[in-house]
Amino acid sequence: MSVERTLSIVKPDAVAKPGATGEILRRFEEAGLTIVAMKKIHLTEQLARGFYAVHKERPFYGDLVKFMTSGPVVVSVLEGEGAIAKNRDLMGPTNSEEAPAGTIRGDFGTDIERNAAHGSDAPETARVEIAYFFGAAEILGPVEALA
Ligand code: FUP
Repeated sequence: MSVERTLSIVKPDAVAKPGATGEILRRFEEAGLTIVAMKKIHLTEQLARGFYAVHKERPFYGDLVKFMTSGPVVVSVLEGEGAIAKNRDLMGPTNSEEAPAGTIRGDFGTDIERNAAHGSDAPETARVEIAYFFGAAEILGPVEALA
């Protein structure tokens, strides 16, 4: 395993639940992941459409965009050994109805759409998704990198 970075989104359903954002971030840190960038934003329709562009032909796309723009989200970059798989393990399966208790999607989501969290699925998508939300200077790194 190597040190990776992955993009995490705490989705509007979870952000709306008092205490859930903090608990989800706590789980990331407990698993050894470091938050190297973070912001709370309300996605515009354009941002949400672009983020999920790969799904634009799918029947659920319109509803997904509506959900993702229904309230603020917390977007972060997580860094650590095997961060991509670690984050996906913590989240559990895509469908919250199938996600076991103890996983983020099992504990804070409702169904396949309202599933509490997003995590990149591979190194290349992680790179693209991180760059979609954060400029290089917004991500914690060696001070020399900013000089
Ligand atoms: P994941 O990688 O686990 O986020 O899942 P996918 O890439 O398969 O799906 C992306 C998002 O589309 C999921 F977070 C939820 C949403 N989705 C639906 O809303 N309905 C579906 O039938 C399938 C996926």
